[in-house]
Amino acid sequence: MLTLPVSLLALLAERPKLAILTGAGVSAESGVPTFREAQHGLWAQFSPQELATPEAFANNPQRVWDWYRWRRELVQQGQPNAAHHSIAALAVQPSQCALVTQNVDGLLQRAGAVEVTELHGNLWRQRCAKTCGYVETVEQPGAGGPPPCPNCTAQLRPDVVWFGEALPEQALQDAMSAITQADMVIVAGTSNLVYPAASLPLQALKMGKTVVEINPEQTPLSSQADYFIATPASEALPAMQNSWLN
Ligand code: BV8
Ligand code: ZN
Repeated sequence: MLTLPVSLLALLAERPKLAILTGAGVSAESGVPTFREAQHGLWAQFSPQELATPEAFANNPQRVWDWYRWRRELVQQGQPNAAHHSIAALAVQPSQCALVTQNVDGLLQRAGAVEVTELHGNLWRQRCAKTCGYVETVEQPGAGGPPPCPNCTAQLRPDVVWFGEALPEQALQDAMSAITQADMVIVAGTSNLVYPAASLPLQALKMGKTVVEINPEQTPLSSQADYFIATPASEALPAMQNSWLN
Protein backbone atom coordinates (compact mmCIF):
# COMPACT_ATOMS: atom_id res chain seq x y z
CA MET A 1 0.00 0.00 0.00
CA LEU A 2 1.41 3.35 -1.05
CA THR A 3 2.21 5.83 1.72
CA LEU A 4 1.86 9.45 0.71
CA PRO A 5 3.92 12.18 2.42
CA VAL A 6 2.39 13.08 5.80
CA SER A 7 2.16 16.77 4.91
CA LEU A 8 0.24 15.92 1.72
CA LEU A 9 -2.15 13.70 3.70
CA ALA A 10 -2.74 16.60 6.10
CA LEU A 11 -3.46 18.97 3.22
CA LEU A 12 -5.87 16.50 1.62
CA ALA A 13 -7.72 16.05 4.91
CA GLU A 14 -8.62 19.76 4.73
CA ARG A 15 -10.55 18.95 1.54
CA PRO A 16 -8.93 21.49 -0.77
CA LYS A 17 -10.76 22.31 -3.98
CA LEU A 18 -9.13 20.19 -6.65
CA ALA A 19 -8.34 20.43 -10.33
CA ILE A 20 -7.02 17.21 -11.89
CA LEU A 21 -5.11 17.41 -15.17
CA THR A 22 -4.56 14.07 -16.87
CA GLY A 23 -2.48 12.73 -19.74
CA ALA A 24 -1.92 9.46 -21.55
CA GLY A 25 -0.17 7.79 -18.58
CA VAL A 26 -3.51 7.55 -16.77
CA SER A 27 -4.80 5.26 -19.54
CA ALA A 28 -1.57 3.25 -19.91
CA GLU A 29 -2.77 0.64 -17.43
CA SER A 30 -5.93 0.21 -19.54
CA GLY A 31 -3.76 -1.03 -22.41
CA VAL A 32 -3.85 2.26 -24.32
CA PRO A 33 -0.27 3.09 -25.31
CA THR A 34 0.92 6.53 -24.28
CA PHE A 35 1.60 8.93 -27.09
CA ARG A 36 5.35 8.51 -26.83
CA GLU A 37 5.11 4.71 -26.43
CA ALA A 38 3.12 4.55 -29.65
CA GLN A 39 6.40 5.33 -31.38
CA HIS A 40 7.66 1.85 -30.47
CA GLY A 41 4.60 -0.14 -31.50
CA LEU A 42 2.88 -1.06 -34.70
CA TRP A 43 3.40 2.44 -35.99
CA ALA A 44 7.10 2.66 -35.14
CA GLN A 45 7.89 3.60 -38.71
CA PHE A 46 5.93 6.84 -38.28
CA SER A 47 6.26 9.28 -35.44
CA PRO A 48 2.87 10.17 -33.92
CA GLN A 49 3.89 13.76 -34.39
CA GLU A 50 4.00 13.04 -38.14
CA LEU A 51 0.54 11.46 -38.07
CA ALA A 52 -1.26 13.93 -35.81
CA THR A 53 -1.02 16.92 -38.14
CA PRO A 54 -3.33 18.49 -40.73
CA GLU A 55 -0.50 18.09 -43.28
CA ALA A 56 -0.34 14.33 -42.70
CA PHE A 57 -4.09 14.05 -43.28
CA ALA A 58 -3.91 16.16 -46.43
CA ASN A 59 -1.01 14.07 -47.81
CA ASN A 60 -2.24 10.62 -46.84
CA PRO A 61 -5.75 10.59 -45.34
CA GLN A 62 -5.93 6.78 -45.47
CA ARG A 63 -2.76 6.31 -43.40
CA VAL A 64 -3.91 8.80 -40.77
CA TRP A 65 -7.39 7.24 -40.69
CA ASP A 66 -5.89 3.73 -40.24
CA TRP A 67 -3.82 4.99 -37.30
CA TYR A 68 -6.88 6.49 -35.61
CA ARG A 69 -8.92 3.36 -36.26
CA TRP A 70 -6.14 1.31 -34.60
CA ARG A 71 -6.24 3.64 -31.59
CA ARG A 72 -10.05 3.46 -31.40
CA GLU A 73 -9.78 -0.36 -31.41
CA LEU A 74 -7.29 -0.32 -28.51
CA VAL A 75 -9.50 2.02 -26.50
CA GLN A 76 -12.59 -0.07 -27.24
CA GLN A 77 -10.80 -3.21 -25.99
CA GLY A 78 -9.57 -1.47 -22.81
CA GLN A 79 -11.50 -0.75 -19.61
CA PRO A 80 -11.21 2.21 -17.24
CA ASN A 81 -8.61 1.39 -14.56
CA ALA A 82 -8.36 2.26 -10.86
CA ALA A 83 -7.02 5.73 -11.68
CA HIS A 84 -10.04 6.59 -13.88
CA HIS A 85 -12.42 5.26 -11.21
CA SER A 86 -10.75 7.29 -8.44
CA ILE A 87 -10.80 10.45 -10.54
CA ALA A 88 -14.49 9.94 -11.35
CA ALA A 89 -15.23 9.42 -7.63
CA LEU A 90 -13.29 12.55 -6.65
CA ALA A 91 -15.23 14.58 -9.22
CA VAL A 92 -18.73 13.53 -8.16
CA GLN A 93 -19.24 17.19 -7.21
CA PRO A 94 -17.63 19.10 -10.08
CA SER A 95 -17.68 22.30 -8.00
CA GLN A 96 -15.22 20.60 -5.59
CA CYS A 97 -13.07 18.85 -8.17
CA ALA A 98 -12.74 19.81 -11.84
CA LEU A 99 -11.34 17.47 -14.48
CA VAL A 100 -9.20 18.54 -17.43
CA THR A 101 -7.68 16.00 -19.80
CA GLN A 102 -5.39 15.89 -22.79
CA ASN A 103 -6.67 12.39 -23.51
CA VAL A 104 -8.96 11.72 -26.42
CA ASP A 105 -10.01 8.22 -25.30
CA GLY A 106 -13.18 8.98 -23.30
CA LEU A 107 -12.12 6.55 -20.52
CA LEU A 108 -12.81 9.04 -17.71
CA GLN A 109 -16.37 9.35 -18.97
CA ARG A 110 -16.66 5.55 -19.18
CA ALA A 111 -15.62 5.47 -15.49
CA GLY A 112 -18.59 7.75 -14.72
CA ALA A 113 -17.08 11.24 -14.81
CA VAL A 114 -19.73 13.62 -16.08
CA GLU A 115 -17.90 16.91 -16.56
CA VAL A 116 -14.58 16.54 -18.32
CA THR A 117 -12.84 19.39 -20.12
CA GLU A 118 -11.22 17.82 -23.16
CA LEU A 119 -8.34 19.95 -24.38
CA HIS A 120 -7.46 17.81 -27.41
CA GLY A 121 -10.88 16.59 -28.56
CA ASN A 122 -12.25 13.06 -28.59
CA LEU A 123 -11.51 9.95 -30.70
CA TRP A 124 -15.18 9.03 -30.75
CA ARG A 125 -16.21 12.12 -32.69
CA GLN A 126 -15.45 12.94 -36.29
CA ARG A 127 -16.00 16.15 -38.16
CA CYS A 128 -15.81 17.76 -41.56
CA ALA A 129 -12.19 18.35 -42.60
CA LYS A 130 -13.32 21.57 -44.32
CA THR A 131 -15.36 24.34 -42.76
CA CYS A 132 -19.03 23.25 -43.09
CA GLY A 133 -19.19 22.49 -39.34
CA TYR A 134 -20.57 18.93 -39.57
CA VAL A 135 -19.72 16.79 -36.51
CA GLU A 136 -20.94 13.36 -35.42
CA THR A 137 -20.23 10.85 -32.66
CA VAL A 138 -19.34 7.24 -33.49
CA GLU A 139 -19.47 4.09 -31.42
CA GLN A 140 -17.41 1.75 -33.58
CA PRO A 141 -13.85 2.14 -34.89
CA GLY A 142 -15.24 2.04 -38.46
CA ALA A 143 -13.90 0.27 -41.51
CA GLY A 144 -12.40 1.61 -44.73
CA GLY A 145 -11.13 5.13 -45.21
CA PRO A 146 -12.32 8.55 -44.09
CA PRO A 147 -16.06 8.76 -44.85
CA PRO A 148 -17.41 11.58 -47.02
CA CYS A 149 -18.97 14.52 -45.22
CA PRO A 150 -22.76 14.18 -45.57
CA ASN A 151 -23.04 17.97 -45.74
CA CYS A 152 -20.47 18.96 -48.37
CA THR A 153 -17.85 17.42 -50.67
CA ALA A 154 -15.05 17.07 -48.09
CA GLN A 155 -13.94 14.07 -46.04
CA LEU A 156 -14.53 13.55 -42.33
CA ARG A 157 -11.55 13.61 -39.95
CA PRO A 158 -11.17 12.69 -36.27
CA ASP A 159 -12.41 15.53 -34.04
CA VAL A 160 -9.07 15.85 -32.24
CA VAL A 161 -6.59 18.72 -32.05
CA TRP A 162 -3.56 18.10 -34.22
CA PHE A 163 -0.14 19.69 -33.82
CA GLY A 164 -0.21 23.23 -35.15
CA GLU A 165 -3.97 23.57 -34.58
CA ALA A 166 -5.54 25.81 -31.95
CA LEU A 167 -7.15 24.18 -28.93
CA PRO A 168 -10.92 24.73 -28.50
CA GLU A 169 -11.22 28.15 -26.90
CA GLN A 170 -13.96 27.18 -24.46
CA ALA A 171 -11.97 24.17 -23.24
CA LEU A 172 -8.89 26.31 -22.62
CA GLN A 173 -10.99 28.87 -20.74
CA ASP A 174 -12.60 26.12 -18.65
CA ALA A 175 -9.17 24.66 -17.88
CA MET A 176 -7.85 28.04 -16.75
CA SER A 177 -10.90 28.63 -14.59
CA ALA A 178 -10.55 25.13 -13.06
CA ILE A 179 -7.03 26.03 -12.01
CA THR A 180 -7.93 29.49 -10.81
CA GLN A 181 -10.67 28.08 -8.58
CA ALA A 182 -8.62 25.17 -7.23
CA ASP A 183 -6.49 25.09 -4.09
CA MET A 184 -4.62 22.00 -5.23
CA VAL A 185 -3.80 20.94 -8.81
CA ILE A 186 -3.04 17.24 -9.41
CA VAL A 187 -1.13 16.55 -12.64
CA ALA A 188 -1.22 12.85 -13.50
CA GLY A 189 0.28 10.79 -16.32
CA THR A 190 1.56 13.49 -18.62
CA SER A 191 5.06 14.13 -19.93
CA ASN A 192 4.33 17.88 -19.70
CA LEU A 193 5.87 18.39 -23.11
CA VAL A 194 2.92 19.46 -25.26
CA TYR A 195 1.83 23.08 -25.12
CA PRO A 196 -0.37 24.90 -24.25
CA ALA A 197 -1.55 22.07 -21.92
CA ALA A 198 1.89 21.92 -20.29
CA SER A 199 1.65 25.58 -19.32
CA LEU A 200 -1.38 24.94 -17.05
CA PRO A 201 0.60 23.45 -14.10
CA LEU A 202 3.16 26.24 -14.50
CA GLN A 203 0.39 28.84 -14.26
CA ALA A 204 -0.95 27.03 -11.20
CA LEU A 205 2.47 27.30 -9.55
CA LYS A 206 2.60 31.02 -10.35
CA MET A 207 -0.81 31.44 -8.72
CA GLY A 208 0.50 29.77 -5.56
CA LYS A 209 -1.59 26.61 -5.87
CA THR A 210 -0.27 23.37 -4.40
CA VAL A 211 0.83 21.27 -7.39
CA VAL A 212 1.03 17.49 -7.00
CA GLU A 213 2.55 15.52 -9.85
CA ILE A 214 1.95 11.78 -10.28
CA ASN A 215 4.22 10.03 -12.77
CA PRO A 216 6.65 7.09 -12.44
CA GLU A 217 9.13 9.13 -14.52
CA GLN A 218 10.46 12.66 -14.02
CA THR A 219 9.15 15.39 -16.32
CA PRO A 220 10.07 19.06 -16.76
CA LEU A 221 7.50 19.81 -14.02
CA SER A 222 8.84 17.41 -11.38
CA SER A 223 11.49 19.63 -9.84
CA GLN A 224 9.05 22.53 -9.52
CA ALA A 225 5.98 20.66 -8.23
CA ASP A 226 5.26 20.85 -4.49
CA TYR A 227 4.93 17.06 -4.44
CA PHE A 228 6.28 14.59 -6.99
CA ILE A 229 4.76 11.15 -6.41
CA ALA A 230 6.83 8.71 -8.52
CA THR A 231 4.13 6.04 -8.64
CA PRO A 232 1.64 4.75 -11.24
CA ALA A 233 -1.60 6.75 -11.26
CA SER A 234 -3.61 3.59 -10.41
CA GLU A 235 -1.88 3.50 -6.99
CA ALA A 236 -1.46 7.19 -6.18
CA LEU A 237 -4.96 8.38 -7.07
CA PRO A 238 -6.87 5.84 -4.93
CA ALA A 239 -4.60 6.76 -1.98
CA MET A 240 -5.28 10.46 -2.50
CA GLN A 241 -8.99 9.78 -2.93
CA ASN A 242 -9.12 8.00 0.47
CA SER A 243 -7.52 10.92 2.29
CA TRP A 244 -9.62 13.57 0.55
CA LEU A 245 -12.96 11.81 0.98
CA ASN A 246 -12.43 10.76 4.62
C1 BV8 B 1 -0.84 24.97 -30.81
C2 BV8 B 1 -4.52 14.83 -29.79
C3 BV8 B 1 -1.08 27.13 -31.78
C4 BV8 B 1 -4.58 13.99 -30.99
C5 BV8 B 1 -2.31 15.74 -29.35
C6 BV8 B 1 7.86 24.83 -28.69
C7 BV8 B 1 7.41 25.39 -27.49
C8 BV8 B 1 6.06 25.47 -27.20
C9 BV8 B 1 5.13 24.95 -28.09
C10 BV8 B 1 5.56 24.39 -29.25
C11 BV8 B 1 6.91 24.35 -29.56
N1 BV8 B 1 7.03 23.74 -30.77
C12 BV8 B 1 5.81 23.40 -31.22
C13 BV8 B 1 4.91 23.80 -30.31
C14 BV8 B 1 3.48 23.64 -30.38
C15 BV8 B 1 2.99 22.24 -30.15
C16 BV8 B 1 3.81 21.57 -29.07
O1 BV8 B 1 3.58 21.70 -27.90
N2 BV8 B 1 4.78 20.77 -29.46
C17 BV8 B 1 5.67 20.11 -28.49
C18 BV8 B 1 5.81 18.67 -28.88
C19 BV8 B 1 6.96 20.89 -28.45
N3 BV8 B 1 1.62 22.36 -29.74
C20 BV8 B 1 0.64 22.43 -30.63
O2 BV8 B 1 0.83 22.34 -31.82
C21 BV8 B 1 -0.74 22.69 -30.06
N4 BV8 B 1 -1.37 23.75 -30.77
O3 BV8 B 1 0.18 25.27 -30.22
O4 BV8 B 1 -1.58 25.84 -31.55
C22 BV8 B 1 -2.11 27.84 -32.59
C23 BV8 B 1 -2.75 28.92 -32.04
C24 BV8 B 1 -3.70 29.63 -32.79
C25 BV8 B 1 -4.01 29.22 -34.08
C26 BV8 B 1 -3.38 28.12 -34.63
C27 BV8 B 1 -2.42 27.41 -33.87
C28 BV8 B 1 -1.64 21.48 -30.26
C29 BV8 B 1 -1.12 20.29 -29.51
C30 BV8 B 1 -2.11 19.14 -29.54
C31 BV8 B 1 -1.51 17.93 -30.13
N5 BV8 B 1 -2.46 16.83 -30.03
N6 BV8 B 1 -3.22 14.82 -29.23
C32 BV8 B 1 -4.28 12.57 -30.74
O5 BV8 B 1 -4.15 12.13 -29.61
O6 BV8 B 1 -4.21 11.88 -31.76
S1 BV8 B 1 -0.81 15.51 -28.58
C33 BV8 B 1 -0.45 14.18 -27.71
O7 BV8 B 1 0.36 14.69 -26.69
C34 BV8 B 1 -1.29 13.28 -26.87
O8 BV8 B 1 -2.36 12.70 -27.49
C35 BV8 B 1 -1.64 14.07 -25.67
O9 BV8 B 1 -2.86 14.71 -25.87
C36 BV8 B 1 -0.48 15.04 -25.61
C37 BV8 B 1 0.34 14.99 -24.40
O10 BV8 B 1 0.88 13.72 -24.23
P1 BV8 B 1 0.82 13.09 -22.81
O11 BV8 B 1 -0.58 12.90 -22.43
O12 BV8 B 1 1.66 13.86 -21.90
O13 BV8 B 1 1.44 11.66 -23.14
P2 BV8 B 1 2.96 11.23 -23.28
O14 BV8 B 1 2.98 9.96 -24.02
O15 BV8 B 1 3.81 12.31 -23.75
O16 BV8 B 1 3.42 10.98 -21.77
C38 BV8 B 1 2.84 9.96 -20.98
C39 BV8 B 1 3.37 10.12 -19.57
O17 BV8 B 1 2.73 9.17 -18.75
C40 BV8 B 1 4.88 9.83 -19.46
O18 BV8 B 1 5.48 10.90 -18.74
C41 BV8 B 1 4.96 8.55 -18.65
O19 BV8 B 1 6.07 8.49 -17.76
C42 BV8 B 1 3.66 8.62 -17.87
N7 BV8 B 1 3.14 7.33 -17.41
C43 BV8 B 1 3.25 6.11 -17.98
N8 BV8 B 1 2.57 5.19 -17.28
C44 BV8 B 1 2.02 5.85 -16.23
C45 BV8 B 1 2.36 7.21 -16.30
N9 BV8 B 1 1.97 8.12 -15.41
C46 BV8 B 1 1.18 7.68 -14.40
N10 BV8 B 1 0.79 6.39 -14.26
C47 BV8 B 1 1.20 5.45 -15.14
N11 BV8 B 1 0.80 4.17 -15.00
ZN1 ZN C 1 -18.52 19.20 -44.66
